[in-house]
Amino acid sequence: MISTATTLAGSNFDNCMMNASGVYCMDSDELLAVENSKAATFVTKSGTLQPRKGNPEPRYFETEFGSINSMGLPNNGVDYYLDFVSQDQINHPGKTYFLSITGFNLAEDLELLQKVTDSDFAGVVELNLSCPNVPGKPQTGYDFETVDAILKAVFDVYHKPLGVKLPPYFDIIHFDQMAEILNKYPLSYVNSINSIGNGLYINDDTETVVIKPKQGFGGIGGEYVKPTALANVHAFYQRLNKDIQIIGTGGIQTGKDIFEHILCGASMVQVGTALMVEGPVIFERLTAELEAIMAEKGYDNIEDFRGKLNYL
Ligand code: RRO
Repeated sequence: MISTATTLAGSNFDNCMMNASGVYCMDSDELLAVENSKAATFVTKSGTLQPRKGNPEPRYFETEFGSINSMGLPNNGVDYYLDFVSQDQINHPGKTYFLSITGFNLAEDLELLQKVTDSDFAGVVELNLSCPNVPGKPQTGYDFETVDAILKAVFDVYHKPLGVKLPPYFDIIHFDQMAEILNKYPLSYVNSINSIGNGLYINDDTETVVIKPKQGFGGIGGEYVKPTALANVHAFYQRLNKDIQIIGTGGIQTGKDIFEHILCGASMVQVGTALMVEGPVIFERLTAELEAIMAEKGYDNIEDFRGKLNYL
C-alpha cells in the first residue's frame, strides 16, 4: 500500500501536500475549499495585527512559466484567521492547521504571538520572514542579524511548534550563515522558498509592465523558481539539525516536482502558483502522480527516498 503521509512539527498528516500561504487562504471560503480537497491541511494568508487592503490592482499576473505578484500583504487580520482555525479545529478534531503571521517589526511579531498564546489555537505557527512586496519594507530574511534577534526574542516567549518562511538564498555562504543562525533555535521547520523577490515581467506589445504596484516589480513563482527552490531545500537539508524539518515550496506543478522536493529533503510541500491556476482539485492529480512515481520506483512511503539525492 503506497502512502504519501508525513509527519511534521510533531503532527501526522495523511498527505504531504498543502497550499502555500497567499494562495486559496484569504478568507473562510478559500480555506474551506482547501480543507475539502485532497490537501493534508491548510496554511492561512499571513495575518497582520490589523486587516490590510494590500497594494492596488492589478497585482497578480500569470505568465507562460509562472506568476508575478505584488499583493502587498492583503489580509483580514490575525484575529480573523485565529477565529476561523479555532472553529475548524473543533469541527475536525485531530487535524493540525498552520497559521501564518507577519509583523512589521519585532514588537509586532511578539504581539501577534501573544494573541496566538491567548487563543485556543493548537496548530503550527509559520512566521513569514520574507514578504517581498511591501513598499519601503525590505525582506527580513535577507537581514541575518535581524533574523537572529527575532528568533531569540520569539523563542524566549513562544514554546509551541513554530516554523519560518524564508526567502530564496543564492550564495553558498548565505546558506552557511543562515543555517548557523537557524540551528540555534528550536524551530519545527523552515519553509523554502517564498517567491523570488522583485522580478519584472513586461508586455512587449504594449511596452508596459503587467502589475501596477512598484512600477511592475514583484515576486516570481511557478516553473521559473523550481531549481532555486530545490537548491534551497537541499542546502538547508544538508546544514540543519535533523530536528528542524523542511517544507519545500516553489515550482510544484506535477507529482514529479513533489518527488524532487522530497528527494532534496522536504518532509512536506506547498503549492502556490499551480494551485492558483488549477484550484484545489489539483491535489487529486498531484497525489495520483506522486503515487504513480512511487509505485514505479518501488517506494512505499516518502521516508524511503526523502533526502536521498545522489551526487556525481
Ligand atoms: O502579500 C504579498 O504580496 C506576498 C507575501 Br506576504 C509573501 O510572503 N510572498 C509573496 O509573494 N507575496
